[in-house]
Amino acid sequence: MKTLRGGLIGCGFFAENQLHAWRDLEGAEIVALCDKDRRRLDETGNKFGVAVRYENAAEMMRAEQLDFVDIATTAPSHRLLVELAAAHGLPVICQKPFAENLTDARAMTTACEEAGVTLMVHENFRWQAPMRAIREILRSGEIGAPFFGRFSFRSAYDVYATQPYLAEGERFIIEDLGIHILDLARSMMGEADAITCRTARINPSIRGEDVATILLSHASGASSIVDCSYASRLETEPFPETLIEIEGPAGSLRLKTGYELSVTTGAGTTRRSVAPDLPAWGARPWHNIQESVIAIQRHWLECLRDGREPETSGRDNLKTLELVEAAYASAALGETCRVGG
Ligand code: NAD
Ligand code: 89Y
Repeated sequence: MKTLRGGLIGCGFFAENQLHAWRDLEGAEIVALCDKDRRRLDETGNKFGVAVRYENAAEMMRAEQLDFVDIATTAPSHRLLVELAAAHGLPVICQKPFAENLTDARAMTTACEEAGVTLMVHENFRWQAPMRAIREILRSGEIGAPFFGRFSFRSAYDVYATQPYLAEGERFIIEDLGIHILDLARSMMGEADAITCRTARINPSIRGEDVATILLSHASGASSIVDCSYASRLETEPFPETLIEIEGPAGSLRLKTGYELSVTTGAGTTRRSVAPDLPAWGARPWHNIQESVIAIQRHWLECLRDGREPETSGRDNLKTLELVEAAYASAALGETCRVGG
């Protein structure tokens, strides 16, 4: 089988995980790197043994024989880079947040569709080991169709140390982290048709909101709560675990701190660990996220091979972005906002 040749754009904090994961996976190799910051480009190139380096993405796409590009830059550059990939006929993975607004996201999705190139948003939280286990239980019908869900991410972990831009934007936790948790709620409860959100900034040294409490109404009639905080000092620091409660007519499930999953039905309660593996290159507590990067990149390769649309395609991610936008609108207006209509 042919090894696919990838070009990675953006050699920053998170790209290291993607580069490690590509090295773990058979069937793809990152043959070229791009970053407009020469120092980061060279440091990453030296660390991962990639000699072909560009400071300009258009030049890389023109000069190299690539099978796909992997965009690991922050959101402001995503539209330009995705449209560039589409113009070069290159299948493209784009990090979250896919775009800064829905207009850009729709234009990017259309550009890829018109160019006939596969587009996947790197929405990796769905691919975390505990989330894969929960989705399997829901698919099996063991607890029935959910009528209630809670998706909770509360922490005081210092994310600003490695991602300083998170302290600088007008928007923070919904756009950066809530986006993943809203995507999990969609993937487990089905699409939402209304959203109510309240936000707060507790940490005075950041610009955006670091707490968000969201109520979702789902088209199925179910309700769920998505609550996120980076201002919660807890007895045990759970970063980066998402805690989940889902209840259906035939039973319930609970994902608790420490990756313990319990399922209760009429037959009683079963408990098991759904802890992620620690990749050889990984480091706690990030291993949950790091392992999911391998899983989503594997999914990408399978989709390219089979000519399938990735689960978190641009089209799919528009629905997650709609929830993000509607959450901000609801918080600003103090009202419930309709979505998906
Ligand atoms: P970063 O600022 O550390 O790195 C981004 C890099 O992209 C920088 O080196 C910058 O010079 C480069 N860059 C920006 N525009 C460019 C362009 N037009 N051409 C070439 N290079 C360009 O950012 P980061 O912390 O690595 O985050 C990158 C993205 O990953 C963000 O969107 C962030 O939200 C996301 N992220 C995702 C997860 C996850 O679990 N999916 C976790 C953390 C971060
Ligand atoms: O950027 C965020 C993400 O996607 O996962 C966790 C994070 O690194 C900080 O909130």
